[in-house]
Amino acid sequence: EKAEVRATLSSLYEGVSSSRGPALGFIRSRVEQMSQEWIQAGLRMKQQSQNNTDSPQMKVLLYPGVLAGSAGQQFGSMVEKGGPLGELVQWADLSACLTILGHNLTLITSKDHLHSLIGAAPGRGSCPIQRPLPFDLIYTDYHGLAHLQGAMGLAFQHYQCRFRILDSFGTEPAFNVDSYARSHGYRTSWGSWGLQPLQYMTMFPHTPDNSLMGFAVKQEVRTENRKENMAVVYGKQEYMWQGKADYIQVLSSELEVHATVYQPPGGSALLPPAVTNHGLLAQDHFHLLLHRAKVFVGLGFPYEGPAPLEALSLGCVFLQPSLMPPHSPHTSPFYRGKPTTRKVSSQHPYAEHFVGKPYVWTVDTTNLTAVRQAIRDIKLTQVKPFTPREFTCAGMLERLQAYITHQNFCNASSPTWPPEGALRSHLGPLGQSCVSVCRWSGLVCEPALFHRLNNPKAFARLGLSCSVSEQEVNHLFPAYSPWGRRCGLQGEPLLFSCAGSDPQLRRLCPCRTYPPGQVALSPDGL
Ligand code: U2F
Repeated sequence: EKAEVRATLSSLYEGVSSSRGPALGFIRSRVEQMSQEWIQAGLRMKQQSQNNTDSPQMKVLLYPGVLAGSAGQQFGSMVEKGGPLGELVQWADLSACLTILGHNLTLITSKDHLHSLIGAAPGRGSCPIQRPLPFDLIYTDYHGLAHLQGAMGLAFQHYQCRFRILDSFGTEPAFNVDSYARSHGYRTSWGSWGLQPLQYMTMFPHTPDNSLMGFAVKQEVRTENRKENMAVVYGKQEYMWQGKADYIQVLSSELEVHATVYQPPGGSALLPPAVTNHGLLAQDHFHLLLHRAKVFVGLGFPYEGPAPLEALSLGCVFLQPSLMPPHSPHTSPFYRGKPTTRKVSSQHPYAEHFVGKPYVWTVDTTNLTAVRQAIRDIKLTQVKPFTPREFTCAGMLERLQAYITHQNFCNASSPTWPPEGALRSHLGPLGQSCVSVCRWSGLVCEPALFHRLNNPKAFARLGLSCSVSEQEVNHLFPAYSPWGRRCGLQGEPLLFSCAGSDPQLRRLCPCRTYPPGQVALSPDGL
């Protein structure tokens, strides 16, 4: 059966009832608030594609492990107290998106439910009976992966090609292959599952080794947008404000400062006196506040959340701290143990690098003169509401449709999407990753094309003559070392990696173009 674009989200509401706790309540209300936009975007997609992008209807299990088990209780109880919501934003938008695309969804949030749906049936003695997996795709997260392994037993390995992992901050290939991670110092508490790196789906395009899942930002329909002389500070919990008094002081000398910091019952958050605190707001009220504001102001934490993009879509400028030296798993307690080598150069690197001025101002906030100057410049700057296409409903539908149609990790052979025609081979300079090599040329690294570069002919086409060619298990290969003209070929396809660099190596990089504002896709439907 073909998946048909739906013009209603009612089938999703049956499974997402607010009575199942605050987390599902948040998901439900977010989907409801954006339902018209999802439906309209779906209808437009249907008209444009004239039904020829139809893919088979998939049976999909959504299992946010973060909401299940004991961690789930804790996470849920924080929803209304200023705890992280970014993950729930993604689950809400993913479920809306797949429903509109016409797939058949089951969303569950308990381990027991998981066992009853996909657990091995109790067999005779100690030998459980494996059942065929009743789902074509399972979206889960790192917590959920461990639950799945517990529930499925031996079938886990067999079916792991059907898994998709929501992984906000990303997993680089070097951390993903257990034996390699162990012997090369990339072992972390999260990595080492040995999935295809593209099965990890991130909140922002961190490294193209993973697929961008993203989320969708509601588009403002009100036309008039008269901005008040007002800033909203980004930070839902009091601790995020610690050590920021001077920064807030400068801000409040230039603008009226508002906040949405959670206030415990009977208590109040301790904030500088000039700040008007509204308490944690429901999402629609938070958006109304941003609609009035001129600027949304980052304090440095939370890192890489959805709120700055919402602010841009409501016509705000986003002012945020640069992080010098950049934060990384080596230097920041928050990133410690995350399976990435990324260097995070500001609170929101996507806003900094993919959006930038005049919408996004990244400033050294310990330099108060620079802060004051930035605020004055921002006051003189007019911006229109802005959302990169990849973070609109239409952009997310288009991207997920492409993934569902083309990403197949169950065939052992090399990937076939995007096709070879999309390949733009680049030879990087010493010490650069393919992420930066491709970005430098206005392109993006495409890991699914690495296998086209992993042969002696590809080296020759890039003008390299090798005195030695060797195959090795090394996440930086294929690469060229000018000392001794050594050409290194990759011996383990799971280790093809856009991320990673070495001062001694020039990397061979599979780059491709992308349509404006949609980095995950090749142009022309390739
Ligand atoms: C990120 O999680 P956060 O929840 O801290 O991300 P935010 O950017 O603050 O926004 C999440 C949502 O909270 C909403 C807002 C966003 O959609 O509209 N909201 C609200 O409903 N009421 C308010 O008063 C203020 C905001 C990130 F997404 C996670 O992956 C990380 O774990 C976390 C820590 O870095 O940061």
